[in-house]
Amino acid sequence: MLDQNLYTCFRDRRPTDPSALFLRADRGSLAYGDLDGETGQYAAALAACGVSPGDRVVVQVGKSMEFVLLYLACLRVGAVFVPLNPAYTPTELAYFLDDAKPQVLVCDPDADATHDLAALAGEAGIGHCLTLGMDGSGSLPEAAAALPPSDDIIHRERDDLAAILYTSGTTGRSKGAMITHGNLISNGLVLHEYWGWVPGDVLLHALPVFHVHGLFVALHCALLNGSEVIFLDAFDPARLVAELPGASVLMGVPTFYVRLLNTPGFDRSVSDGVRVFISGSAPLLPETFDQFEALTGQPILERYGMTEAGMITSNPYDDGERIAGTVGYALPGIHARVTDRDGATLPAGEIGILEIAGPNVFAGYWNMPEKTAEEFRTDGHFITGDMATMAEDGRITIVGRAKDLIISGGFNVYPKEVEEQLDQIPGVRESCVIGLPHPDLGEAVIAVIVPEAGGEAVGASGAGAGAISSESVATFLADRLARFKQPRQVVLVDALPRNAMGKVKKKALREDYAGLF
Ligand code: MCA
Ligand code: AMP
Repeated sequence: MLDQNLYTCFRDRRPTDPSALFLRADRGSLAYGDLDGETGQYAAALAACGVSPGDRVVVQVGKSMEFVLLYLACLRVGAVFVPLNPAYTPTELAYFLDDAKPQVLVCDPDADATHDLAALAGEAGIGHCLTLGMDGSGSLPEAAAALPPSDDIIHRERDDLAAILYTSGTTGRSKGAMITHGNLISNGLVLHEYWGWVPGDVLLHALPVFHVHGLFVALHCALLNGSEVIFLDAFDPARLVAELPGASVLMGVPTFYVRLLNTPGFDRSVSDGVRVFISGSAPLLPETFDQFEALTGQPILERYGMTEAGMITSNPYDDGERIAGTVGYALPGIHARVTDRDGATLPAGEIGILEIAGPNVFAGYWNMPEKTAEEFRTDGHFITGDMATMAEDGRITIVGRAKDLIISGGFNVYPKEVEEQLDQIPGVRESCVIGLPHPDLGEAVIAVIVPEAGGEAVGASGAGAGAISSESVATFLADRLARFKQPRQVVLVDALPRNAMGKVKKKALREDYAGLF
């Protein structure tokens, strides 16, 4: 069988000039010609930790060029890359370590110093804990630098795992989506073609690299094109204004575009050289699309995807209209249908659940065969949990979510996970977490709490022993949940609205507080 290692696929499409730049970061740069040697050293460091094909490598570190080298090295040795949001607390990390059972944990040196993550890894039975800082320091780069580079690129079949990406679950337990080399190669090549990548394209990269959007969609397109990437540590709109004139492609979540529109100096002189602005991970509001087009003359290209399937649909690049509020058409090779709850396909225009099939669809949830089975139809279609309509011509509009999910600034928050924590706060009788429209983040997380009878319901001041307040909730959650999952506001009520079945009427709550921001 032909080698299906994603690294080989990137390698085959590299620029012929070895000095051509791959990453240009503030701290330095990395040329395509140096990739084999540098990733070979990281591969040697992984081998020295006993990493074999199929072993997991959990990585919870900030964005850096070395992070990318580590990712590519994992592909080379056939390890399964498991990136985690650095915002996750040690309590959250412990769950992922226990579930993924990695051979190696790579963490941030400061986080290790503060929380003794090496000890945490030890308790989870992980023999190797290495560090990697955003400044390129740490025991992993030191180990790599001291080793001769490995020349190996292990042979992989299409179905071999390349990564596990955790997505929070409706049950409150995160599920690890198993993503194969075949998934990544097929989706990368389709996007590269569909979005019209051309020689000389330069990608401006300001996304985090622990999710599909920044790691797979953005970086893979650039690698498949042999493109230069302006690799920023994080999203800073003023910095984007400064860098955009040297770029031809930008990918971002809707919050990027909302903030760019409010940034002084962002105008046509900055945007004119950009070939395409791409948005996804959360719904782009039609007013953002309109304002952006009015200012720059360019319609943002909105696409839709999810961790389990990479990119699924896209508005057209050049052959058709980009319509605000729609996510375009199923990408080539991907089949999409809108169904009722029993899986029967609905006529064009009717609202139902979006189901998809194709080479992009993941191999299932790690260690959760029952959960996996629940989310697939017998004919292999994956049930996305997104509500959609499909027009006669196949154009898809996402109209809502069947799954109880909040997307805040492009990060997913499952209310159940937050509610489970809130319910443990002394003085909380019950809680309900909802997402409300937020001008910057798209949706913001809100906690609606019923205090115990007699418990003091206080406002923002937090006065009163044992009283539930925004502050006491924040203090309780600080070590338990990543910051982006924590409620932006706490609302205290006497009782939650319920339907005849006793289920909390979240829709009613969302309507009651719709104007909070
Ligand atoms: C940061 N904070 C947030 C968020 N980000 N709170 C809620 N939602 C967020 N998204 C917290 C910080 O911890 C901080 O807390 C406070 O908010 C202020 O942050 P701020 O400076 O405003 O945030 P930022 O650092 O500017 O980040 C906002 C951001 C960032 C740039 C929108 O969240 C971001 O890069 N999002 C991209 C997410 C992404 O890549 N998603 C793709 C998932 P404090 O002040 O208390 O310290 S992949 C996916 O969804 C699928 C596959 C797809 O289709 O792509
Ligand atoms: P994640 O679980 O982080 O992969 O997030 C995937 C979810 O993000 C999808 O199931 C959708 O609910 C949402 N999503 C991604 N892109 C879009 C988009 N363009 N419009 C609306 N929702 C989107």
